[in-house]
Amino acid sequence: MNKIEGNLHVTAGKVAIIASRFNAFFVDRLIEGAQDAYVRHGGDESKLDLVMVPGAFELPFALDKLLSTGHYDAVCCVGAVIRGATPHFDYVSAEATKGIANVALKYQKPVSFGLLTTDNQEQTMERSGSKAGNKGFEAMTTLIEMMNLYKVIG
Ligand code: INI
Repeated sequence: MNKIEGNLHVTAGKVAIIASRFNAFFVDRLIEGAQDAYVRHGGDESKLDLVMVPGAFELPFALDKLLSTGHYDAVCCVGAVIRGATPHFDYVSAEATKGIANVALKYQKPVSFGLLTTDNQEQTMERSGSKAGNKGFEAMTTLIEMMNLYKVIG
């Protein structure tokens, strides 16, 4: 059996993080986590861009625009949607999730999903650098593996 998988070493390529500003206290931790993962896996920070959008709803639009330029090899999306008293959470999180997946499939480029969809601030805190890890770090690590997998698959 031939096992095909991507390794976790950043080689050539231009990478972007797209981050939504809404719930910035948590999203800033996710950005730091993603940046940390990129550097710790051998990435050159001069090849890493950070693109900010207002909220998670805007993540797929900026992702589409970035990938359409052809300048980026892979994009890590991070953000935080926290459930409130209205159904707004469901619309924003569903559209962001679906939109990111659709754009990734459209361009066939590695895209990772570091969007927290949580019930409250405590859950968000746990996933942005405390007891449940840092989902930004995990999303960037996933992105690196997928970049390398795409290179192997061709
Ligand atoms: N955007 C978020 O990124 N997180 C949220 O929790 C959130 N809530 O709860 O409203 C949110 N709303 C803004 C939305 O993403 C858009 O920016 C806005 O609707 C303008 O298009």
